[in-house]
Amino acid sequence: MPETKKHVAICGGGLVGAMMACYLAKRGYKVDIYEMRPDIRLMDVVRGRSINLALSCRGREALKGVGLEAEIVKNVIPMRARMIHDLNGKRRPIPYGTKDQYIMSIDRRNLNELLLSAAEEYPDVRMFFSHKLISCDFHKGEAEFRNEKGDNIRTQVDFIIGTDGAFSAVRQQMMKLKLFDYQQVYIPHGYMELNIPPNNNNEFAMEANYLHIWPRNEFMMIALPNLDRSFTATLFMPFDMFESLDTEEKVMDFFKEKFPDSIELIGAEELTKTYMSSKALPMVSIKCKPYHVGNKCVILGDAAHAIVPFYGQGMNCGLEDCIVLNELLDSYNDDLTQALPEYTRMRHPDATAISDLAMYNYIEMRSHVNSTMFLLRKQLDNILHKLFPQTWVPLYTMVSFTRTRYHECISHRQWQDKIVNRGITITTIGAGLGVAFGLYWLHKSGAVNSIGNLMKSARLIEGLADWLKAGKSLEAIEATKDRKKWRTMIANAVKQGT
Ligand code: FAD
Ligand code: EGU
Repeated sequence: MPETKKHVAICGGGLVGAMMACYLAKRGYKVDIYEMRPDIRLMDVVRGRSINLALSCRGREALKGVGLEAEIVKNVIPMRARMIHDLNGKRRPIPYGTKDQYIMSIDRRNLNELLLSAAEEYPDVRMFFSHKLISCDFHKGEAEFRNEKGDNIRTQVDFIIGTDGAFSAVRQQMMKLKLFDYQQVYIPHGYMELNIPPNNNNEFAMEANYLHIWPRNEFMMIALPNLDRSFTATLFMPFDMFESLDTEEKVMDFFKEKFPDSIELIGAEELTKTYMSSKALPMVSIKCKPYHVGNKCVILGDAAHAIVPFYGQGMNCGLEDCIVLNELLDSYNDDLTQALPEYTRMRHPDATAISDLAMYNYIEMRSHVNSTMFLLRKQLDNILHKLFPQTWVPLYTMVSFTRTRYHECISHRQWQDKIVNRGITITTIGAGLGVAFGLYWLHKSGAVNSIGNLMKSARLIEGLADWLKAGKSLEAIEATKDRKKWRTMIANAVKQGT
């Protein structure tokens, strides 16, 4: 740290702002946090976005860096698998991986409060609630806020940080600067949160340690567990569809048709009541560049890269931003003139990568998440991962359970797709030959003499597909004594593939 303490103004005391405050206070900076809302720690109800979030490796590592991991992990619910709900109410789990590969359901408000209190523990941190950023002058390092009384408050600092979310006022100021790139896209879907209360015995109404998913192509519902044994379900649906369900009856009919098992869980009355009294919220994807202005300002989190939530990475990525910036401040001895441009250079490709992955997943979920192909690919990935834990790491595993740079996750996946596609070609040819031989043999031996027999074989194949879908394949592979044979066979295929 140089002789004089650097003075920083953090605009936005959400998850990322409060986290960055901890990192900078730990470095010995003088930190002022300005937050538009009143202090959430003193509020009864906090309105706003999603109630709970999936916390995974990147967010967890960021918490570790400021010594908060242990504390946070006490107040989460591990989710070890997805639980897929089909139209008949049948549920099947697809594990995330090994025993220690799980994501965590965390309460947004609880996490935010804990981060704010942790920041406040440092001696040189001040907090200004009900202070909304109005404008800033990057040249002079000046920022202007309006408080609840309507007074304007000015400050001058060495460093301005914008962590004021997707509709960032700091970024809006940056947009006036030359060579600033900006792109925003609203997706046609909105989201609405619904509550699944504990059952009559005050227990979780569904299996607790899962991320519950109701994939229905164009519509989707997802539910994460809460500490109070309720779940928060989030319905994703196109806005025009939300609007077309304009009577209680239409809402009920829709749920009966698309999410029948959820009606009892939510409660028919509560369901229509919540639906009719709340508005679907929009989702926006925002890219911009650069993230910094000279040696005076940087934007982090959603302010820099709002992404659609279909990878559960928005917060995780924003918290990882804090690690990346902190490490660059280490490398450059707190010289912002060097650290900030390097931050943009490092982080932009990764933020773009996770933004694209999330958007791609949004498109994929709409088309075929519940189709056999999608599940088979998940199963195949899991099998190959079991066999080659080092080399074959599925995309979601790399994204959620490692800190592999997001842009590297994409290139790794492209490599895998190439091999899988070759594998499919080889298997198809092989299966084709097999079936041809089989039929020929059956014909020769007189076994296939009726349509009935053919139907039997067809049902056998169907059964096999069901069995694979049900997630039995992993156990089966583990039970095989021929794992070595499998390994060499696949290793050879991979060698040929590359
Ligand atoms: P925010 O949380 O938006 O915080 C910004 C703060 O700045 C707020 O406190 C706000 O009041 C304040 N502010 C705004 N303007 C001003 C101003 N002018 N002056 C002063 N203060 C201001 N991410 C995950 O990792 N996992 C998930 O499972 C997940 N699920 C999601 C589900 C949904 C439906 C949505 C919409 C998002 C989800 N996300 C998830 C993303 C996650 O919510 C965001 O990425 C995360 O909240 C970003 O944190 P932030 O601190 O950058 O911004
Ligand atoms: C969406 C909204 C399941 C919370 C992507 C998986 C999400 C979350 C998935 C939301 C999905 C989708 C992954 C995790 C997570 C899955 C993931 C998505 C948490 C590919 C509260 N997604 N989310 N993928 O694999 O990697 O379980 O709002 F439905 S956690 Cl869309 Cl790992």
